[in-house]
Amino acid sequence: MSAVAKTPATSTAQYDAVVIGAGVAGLYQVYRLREAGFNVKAFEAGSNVGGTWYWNRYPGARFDSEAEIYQYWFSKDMYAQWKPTERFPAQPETEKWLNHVADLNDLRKHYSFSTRVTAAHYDEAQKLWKISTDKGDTVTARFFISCAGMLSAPLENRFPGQDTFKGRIFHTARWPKDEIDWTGKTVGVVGTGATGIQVIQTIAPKVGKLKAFVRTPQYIIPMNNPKYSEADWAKKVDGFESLKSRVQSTFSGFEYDFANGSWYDKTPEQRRAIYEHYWKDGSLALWLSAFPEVFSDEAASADISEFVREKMRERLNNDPFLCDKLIPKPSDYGFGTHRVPLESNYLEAYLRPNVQLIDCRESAIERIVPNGVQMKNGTVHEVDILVLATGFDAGSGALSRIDVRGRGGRSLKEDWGKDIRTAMGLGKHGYPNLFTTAAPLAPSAALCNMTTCLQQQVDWISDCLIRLRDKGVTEIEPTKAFEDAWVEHHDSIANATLIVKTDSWYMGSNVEGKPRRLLSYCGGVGTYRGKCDEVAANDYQGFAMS
Ligand code: NA7
Repeated sequence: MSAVAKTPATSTAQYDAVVIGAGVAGLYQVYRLREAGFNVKAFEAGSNVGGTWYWNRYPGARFDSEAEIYQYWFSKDMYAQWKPTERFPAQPETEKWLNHVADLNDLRKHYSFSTRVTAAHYDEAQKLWKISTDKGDTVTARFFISCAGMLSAPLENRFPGQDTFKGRIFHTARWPKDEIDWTGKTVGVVGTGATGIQVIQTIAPKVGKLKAFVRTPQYIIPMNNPKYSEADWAKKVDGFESLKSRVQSTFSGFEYDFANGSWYDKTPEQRRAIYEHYWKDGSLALWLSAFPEVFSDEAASADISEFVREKMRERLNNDPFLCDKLIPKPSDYGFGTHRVPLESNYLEAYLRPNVQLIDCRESAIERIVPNGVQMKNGTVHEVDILVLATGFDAGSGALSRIDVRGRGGRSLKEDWGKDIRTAMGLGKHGYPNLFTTAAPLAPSAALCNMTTCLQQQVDWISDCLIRLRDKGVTEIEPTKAFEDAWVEHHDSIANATLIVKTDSWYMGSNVEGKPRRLLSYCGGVGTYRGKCDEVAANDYQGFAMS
């Protein structure tokens, strides 16, 4: 990994655009703006590039998108260079890759690292954003572009008493860089989302004792993660152009798409054969491509959910206690109505003698005490190390943690605190010259291969800025009518699904007081792209310009 360039901003600096973030979106955004000749400044809170892949260095972290599609598409040469070692590479490989992308494209020089944007205020008279950081920088920019991430505001302080804990305590997205010695340690893991599952399955064989605090059980799919040889990758490189165009049009930005027709047109045997096929494939295809009705139809949902439950029971040796605690019941929620994790021997971890399941539904966690975790019923579970895999304030969290102020000093945190609304997830009425990626109401991590969605959003924003420059426009803002229409469209699609009935970060229900709305657009990645392109083709219809 090469040294990080330090380019401190000056108090007088003025830029065409300021970008937050050096993750997948931020790096590409800086690349696009530089290519187009804009004067750009970028800030990153981490000490290096990587975004999600910088922060989430917890044991077992890896993506659930195939390496051949978790990619940038702007350079076939660069694509050919990665040579991933497996189908779903782990965090260190992805972090290394993003460092390579930054070096290859000379992107670091535009960044101030270890620098967090604390405030961004729009100056209506000058039509400029004034951006401040925790390092005391203040810069101005015509455009303020957030690439701060969808799942980047960790819910770290979940429990009272965390600061009294005598051992080491980490949120998974604030994982330390030093090696942790697990030998002989008693380790508590709170949370069994996609993250907690990866941690549990990875550390169970390494620790002395593992105490898994389980609240809501998860439907899972076993990951099939073959190694990739150089010859395998050469074949993927041959398919670069077709993959590139394929992912842009599918429902979820993955290579696969719904291809089995309607669930209703199939016999039970045919459905079963389709489920089995995808189960063996060991990817998210069972979820994102088996049948569209899985997302919207109670009968289809019940059917596929029971298929997964049956598979899970087998793997748990039909152990009554474990099946009761680890397999969602029909009354809980349906398969795929929130994120389905891919896993490797996660369920088998609970069959190990050193793993203890603690049921947080029977008695909730009350507080953290110096020697462990105290439950409501008074029991204290002693641990040496406590891992909080407790999730994120998704979608709106990253920007709400910055003091963003638009017209008349209106606060984004306050606006989103009342109601989470955006214009296609690309901007917000009342906040001129603000552009957002991975923001609420655009397709994002919930139901999209992130690299597909982020590049599409960055491309749309970049093309828009080029167009504005060509036209001599200095201010752009989505109209209220346009934003209202988008929110209505988004809600009408969301409300026709079963997703809105399930509590999870998808709906914001994991954060107390957060307004409830499906955070990701679920009308399909290809559909969304078409709608964005239409807006651009109609000279940014729905956006006021001056
Ligand atoms: P998630 O999916 O939000 O999971 C958080 C987990 O933490 C989940 O199991 C929660 O249980 C659990 N949790 C949170 N608070 C508590 C308390 N108080 N007691 C017990 N358990 C608790 O976050 P992840 O980091 O796993 O995944 C986020 C996304 O990152 C993922 O979907 C991928 O797209 C990548 P609950 O379900 O609320 O009962």
